[in-house]
Amino acid sequence: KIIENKAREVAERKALVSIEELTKKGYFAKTTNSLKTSLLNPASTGIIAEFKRKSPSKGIINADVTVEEVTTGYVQAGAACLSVLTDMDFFGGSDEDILAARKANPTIPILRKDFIIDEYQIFEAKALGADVILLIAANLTPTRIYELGKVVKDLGMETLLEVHDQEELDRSLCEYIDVVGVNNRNLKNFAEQNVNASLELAEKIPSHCIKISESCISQPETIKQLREVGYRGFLIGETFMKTPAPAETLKSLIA
Ligand code: IGP
Repeated sequence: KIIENKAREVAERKALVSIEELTKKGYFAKTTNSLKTSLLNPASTGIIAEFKRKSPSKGIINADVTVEEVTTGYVQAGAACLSVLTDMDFFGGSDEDILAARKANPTIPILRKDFIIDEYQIFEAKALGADVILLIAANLTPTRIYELGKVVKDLGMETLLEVHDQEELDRSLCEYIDVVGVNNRNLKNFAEQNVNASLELAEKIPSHCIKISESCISQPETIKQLREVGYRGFLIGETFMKTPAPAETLKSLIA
C-alpha cells in the first residue's frame, strides 16, 4: 500500500521537475557530510535525532514545534546526525522540512527518511541537501538495493540499509552499504516496544559494517546495552518528538 502510493507520487514528481533540473539546485553541489565519519568518532553521542510530526502507529506526535527550532536544538544538544521525514501521506513530512533543516544546520549529516524506490528520489534528496539515503530491505529486491546503492555512491552520498531480521540482512548486504540499521519496530507489528531485534542481530552483522539500532529507544540503559553489543548509532524519533521540547529530552537522555 505504502509502496504503491509512493510509486504514484514519484511519477507525479518526475513529471514536474526533471533530473536535469534537480542537478542545478543549489544544494546539489554540496559535499557530503559523512554519517560514517560522524559515527566512527569515539566522542560521538551516536544519536541520530529524528524530526517526525506524526506516524501511522501513533497519529499526531507533535504539531506545535518547527523543524528549525527542533533540529538546531538537536545539533546543540550533541546529535551525530539528523533524520528528517519527507513522506507526507504517512508521516506528515515534506521537502520543505529537509530544506529548512539543512539551511539551519549546514555541517551535520542529514538522513532523508522516506520510502525510496526510484533513482529519482536520490537525486531529489541530494538537491534538498541530504547526505544519507535510507534503503529498506523489506521493500526492495537485492538487485534494486544494489542499483540504488550504486546511484547513491556515484552521487557521493551514503546508504543506510534497514533490516528487521537475518533473512533481510543476508539477502540485502552489498558493497554499497555504508551503515546497517536494525529496525526494532516491525512494519507488520507496529506495537513492538523493545530492542530485542537489535540485540539478537548484533553478532550476525559483519564486523566491518557500522551498525545502528532504530526505533523504540527511550532509556539511557538501553543505549548502554546496545553499545556493549557493538551499536554505534541510535535512531530516535518519538521519545524526543512526543515532548514539548524535543532537544531538551535528547540532552537528558545522554546526560
Ligand atoms: C525512529 P522511533 O520509535 O524512535 O520514533 O523511531 C525511526 O527509527 C522510525 O521513524 C523509522 C521509520 C523507518 C519511519 C525507522 N524506519 C522507515 C519511516 C520509514
